[in-house]
Amino acid sequence: MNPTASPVSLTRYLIEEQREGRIGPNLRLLIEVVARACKSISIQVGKGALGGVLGDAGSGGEASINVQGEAQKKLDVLSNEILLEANAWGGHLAALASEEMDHCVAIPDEYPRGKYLLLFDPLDGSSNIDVNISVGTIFSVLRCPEDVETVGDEHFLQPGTAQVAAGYCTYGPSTMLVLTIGNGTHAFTLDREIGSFVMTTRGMRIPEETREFAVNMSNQRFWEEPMQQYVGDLLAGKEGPRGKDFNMRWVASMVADVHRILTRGGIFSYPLDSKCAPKGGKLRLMYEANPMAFLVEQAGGAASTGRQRMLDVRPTGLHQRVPVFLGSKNEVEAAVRYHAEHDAQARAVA
Ligand code: AHM
Ligand code: MG
Repeated sequence: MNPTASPVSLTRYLIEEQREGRIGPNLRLLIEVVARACKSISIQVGKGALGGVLGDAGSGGEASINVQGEAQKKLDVLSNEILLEANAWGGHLAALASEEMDHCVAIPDEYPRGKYLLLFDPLDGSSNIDVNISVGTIFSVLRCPEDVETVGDEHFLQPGTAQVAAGYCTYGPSTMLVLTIGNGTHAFTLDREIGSFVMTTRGMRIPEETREFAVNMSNQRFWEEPMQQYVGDLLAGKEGPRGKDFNMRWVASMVADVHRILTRGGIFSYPLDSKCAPKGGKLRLMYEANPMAFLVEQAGGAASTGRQRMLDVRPTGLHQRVPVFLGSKNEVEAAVRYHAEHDAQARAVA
């Protein structure tokens, strides 16, 4: 058997990247550990009602509420614990931060401390769990600044351009890990029989043009003016200024929506609206927008807040929220143009 023709497992891919000098052994270990944790989460998610893992977390009829003010699902809590436990003892991390926890957690003193910081949304789209729709884990890896004695939230506040790796795992009809270490975006499918992630797409590419958009249309009346105009023109189709008909998809699981876009193109957006404006947006910069932006850019797409490249945003808080536009390059640029033109007109009038 010719070994070079055999399937490329995640392990083999990472070893080859290490040989090429693109990652070191600690980052390789970190990614392997996150992938292993995702396999455990996949097993729990897959059990569904049989595993007794559906429904809200909490006891005595009281729902448990996370730092975001949202009711936690049992699987949110379980996935968070799986990721925390898996990453505590390997010696590759200095600290972890999760969408489900108020502050970062330093690696316990009993274990060696590594030089990376890991951020994750343990189970994104968890409102979909109970109805058996795809959910996913999103993660982002940063370097811990040097000479830090005690790691705190402030050390995580680095722009998306500083990410050394990012990815997500989608728990759908198949479990897939999509990863970037800054050298393209690659997809691995879990072979459940051998328990290993196998590369199924090397170098995902998002088509620059699209006819598909993803947005929660029920928020339309709460959007800002440029977003109203942009989507209004998409809906006008062939007869409108865009001159083509658009299709719409909205899973309400960011991982599933972004996976579709990485696979066949499209634009995903969770814009600013008057409901989420006081918080800065709906989606979290550090756990959702930045890792997805890194993956999308590495696949030839674009990601923006509507007014700034996502990866250039200077974070001010661990749980900061931002408006999000990402996907096919030309379409993201079109959405950004609507914002720029609107803002320029507003400045001219003022
Ligand atoms: P979560 O992290 O609490 O699951 O929230 C994020 C999710 C995204 O996956 C998805 O794109 C969005 O929230 C859906 O929002 P909506 O329910 O407004 O459609
Ligand atoms: Mg989330």
